[in-house]
Amino acid sequence: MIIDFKRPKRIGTIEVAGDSAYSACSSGGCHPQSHENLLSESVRQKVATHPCYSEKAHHHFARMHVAVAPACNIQCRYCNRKYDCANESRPGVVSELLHPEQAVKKVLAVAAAIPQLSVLGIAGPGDPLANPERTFETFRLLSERVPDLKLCLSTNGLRLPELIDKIVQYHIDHVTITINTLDPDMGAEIYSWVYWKNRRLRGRQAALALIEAQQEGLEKLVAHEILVKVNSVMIPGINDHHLKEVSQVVKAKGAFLHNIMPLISAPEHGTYYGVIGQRQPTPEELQTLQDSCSGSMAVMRHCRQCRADAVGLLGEDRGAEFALEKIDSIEIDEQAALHRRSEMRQSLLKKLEGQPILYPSPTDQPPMSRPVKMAVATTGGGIINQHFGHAKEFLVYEVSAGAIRLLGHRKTDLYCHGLEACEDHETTLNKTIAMLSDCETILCAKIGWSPWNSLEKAGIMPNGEHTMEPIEEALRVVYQEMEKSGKLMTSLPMMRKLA
Ligand code: CLF
Ligand code: SF4
Repeated sequence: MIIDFKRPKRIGTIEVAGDSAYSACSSGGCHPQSHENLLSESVRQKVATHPCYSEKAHHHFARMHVAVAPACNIQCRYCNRKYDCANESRPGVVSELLHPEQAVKKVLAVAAAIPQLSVLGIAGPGDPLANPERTFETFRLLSERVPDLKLCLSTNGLRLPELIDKIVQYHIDHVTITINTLDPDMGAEIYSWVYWKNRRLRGRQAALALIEAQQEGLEKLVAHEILVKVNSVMIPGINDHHLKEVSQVVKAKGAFLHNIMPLISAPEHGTYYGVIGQRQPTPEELQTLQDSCSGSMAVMRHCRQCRADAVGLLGEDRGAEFALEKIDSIEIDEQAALHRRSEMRQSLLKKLEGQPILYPSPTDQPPMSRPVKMAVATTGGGIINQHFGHAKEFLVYEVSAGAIRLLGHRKTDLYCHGLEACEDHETTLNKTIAMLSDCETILCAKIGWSPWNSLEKAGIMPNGEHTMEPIEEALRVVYQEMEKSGKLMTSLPMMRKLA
């Protein structure tokens, strides 16, 4: 089947390789609500324990990255090599660069301490496929020592076509390609250079080489039934209006999931975009784009843009607990650890049985009742279990009479540092209030009087009545209570005006 998405002429029409992830969707334009129903059983099994590919799994299963890949073969204008790969990480130096043997040591220690660990990824700090010896040696060693862990790889895609056989050889079932554009002219604005066939290319020529390799790599991965997630960095004014087309094209080629991430361009990171003052998208802009793309394919909303050496559940970073110097002398019973992970996996899968894997997509139907945004403080496990003052992020859900959907997360500074008096309290609280200004309530395990009063005054009602309850059940109850008390009859701006 040939689909012409009016793409740039130099790329031409697109040969669709097939749609392996969804069992019966050949049109590339299926109704958003049907993504979940179209998942084949084999795909369902592959993603059920992957915290990035399944929204439900991300509350329960952990991933770890090993930072074995220092070099990169391209220069994205949102990346500074002193920091983690911005494709897959928030800026921050990698604490330790590892050799493959050191990576194995670290994985064994983490896998023994965190039985929820299900995925081992290589995502930088450079590009894994620009460091093929170190990357594939790590995968080789790990597939022998921890055969139960899923192997995952994140790449800019430049060397995917030539290294596809290695990916297949080591049973790497999940590959992420960062595709920011299909248009070489736009690509010339995003990439400073691409090192290709022993030459440093610039401008349109550089972007074209990268785009063609990404598209060929995607087709080859799909042909080998490897699940592909496409990451795109949303850069306002550069590629934001184009990412819907990217979504349609990669879906038509058989990608499983699209993860649209906001550009991070803090000036202190020293990236090109940071220095020239390129702005980041707002949460509203990001959500609008994600909603518009979710008509074509499943869209990820729970990405944490994690570090290239991240360890733990998404949203937590336990990497420091497993620094090489700390694990050097640890004795590990690998068989016992394997057994514990297997038991944990069975019990979590039982808990998640029957729950949808993908996000519900927004519908064209008007909502049955006024949707309300609610913020949740959680440390994982799918329950409300975090003190307001200890939260470094809040999950934001949209709740209506017929549906509950996760919209994403909002990062915040820690309100409570455990100090008696902290001058930063008020500034931090004001920042959190501004960040959650579109939410009407915030559910947490506990909250002090002072932040309670400030949040209430700002029109965000704190709620600590659902501690240790499952998130979605609690959200449903809170929504019903709002409905009974007539709060849903008035719009949010009107309610805040009346308050
Ligand atoms: Fe790591 Fe990426 Fe694999 Fe996940 S992360 S290599 S697919 S195991 Fe996940 Fe982190 Fe987002 Fe990446 S939350 S940055 S999407
Ligand atoms: Fe940086 Fe990753 Fe881009 Fe390479 S691919 S320049 S490491 S963001």
